[in-house]
Amino acid sequence: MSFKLRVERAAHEKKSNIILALDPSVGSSHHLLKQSTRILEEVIPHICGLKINRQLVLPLGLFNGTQKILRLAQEEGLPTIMDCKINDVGYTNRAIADYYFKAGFDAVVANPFVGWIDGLQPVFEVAKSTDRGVILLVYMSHKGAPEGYGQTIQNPKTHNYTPQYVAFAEKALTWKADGAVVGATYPEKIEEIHSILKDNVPIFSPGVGAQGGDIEKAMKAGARYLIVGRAITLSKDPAEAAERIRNIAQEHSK
Ligand code: BMP
Repeated sequence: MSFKLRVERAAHEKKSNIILALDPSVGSSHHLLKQSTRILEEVIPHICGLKINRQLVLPLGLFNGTQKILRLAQEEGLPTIMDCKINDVGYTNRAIADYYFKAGFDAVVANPFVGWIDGLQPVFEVAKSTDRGVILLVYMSHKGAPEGYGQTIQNPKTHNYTPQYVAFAEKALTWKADGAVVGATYPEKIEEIHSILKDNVPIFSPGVGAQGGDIEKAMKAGARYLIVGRAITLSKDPAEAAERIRNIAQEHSK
């Protein structure tokens, strides 16, 4: 089963479209592993997936600490995403994706800016051959995102002018990506990108809570999944925070 279907099934079964961004604060690797495990165990009933970033893999190590967390997620039927934002030449990209898939991740995040040939093609090949997913960055959530994703570009083939994020959304369709990241801080961009992707490529939206994005606006605009970190991980009661965010998101899910 493809990653896209696996995460859809988890969302249906858990009645949740919240992906936990497990980005705990700094500390020793022993402390980080304990803290991450505790938070994940507490919020498992309220989430449909887990996203891990490099700030956790670096101190824990890929094949020891990180795998312990992945196993816990897998035992609970939660698909896992490595937020490695792959962004290099194809040979290197394939090796990076291979390591993450071998460690047990179900999907990787990649940057469409590097293009297809000798860029992301090898990542899609290794992912598709092992039923793993590739999620593309289409419009990021931070304040500087318009500087890159919002630029107007000239298509090298058609010579037409188009916003960068529209070109990236079209690549997500052509390349059959399993998801597109669009910041919840830009609901108007979610709406526009959703009108291109429709239900073919689900939108994964980070940025609610700590970055100022609004759950209701992001969901109404067409986000399929919300990626949520600090609003849950830094809460005094992560389970309560996850449940609250999940309920609001469910209420406004399209
Ligand atoms: P938080 O909810 O604490 O802001 O965390 C959001 C998570 O999503 C972080 O792991 C961040 O690296 C990631 N992210 C993001 O915030 N914006 C993007 O555009 C893409 C991301 O991957």
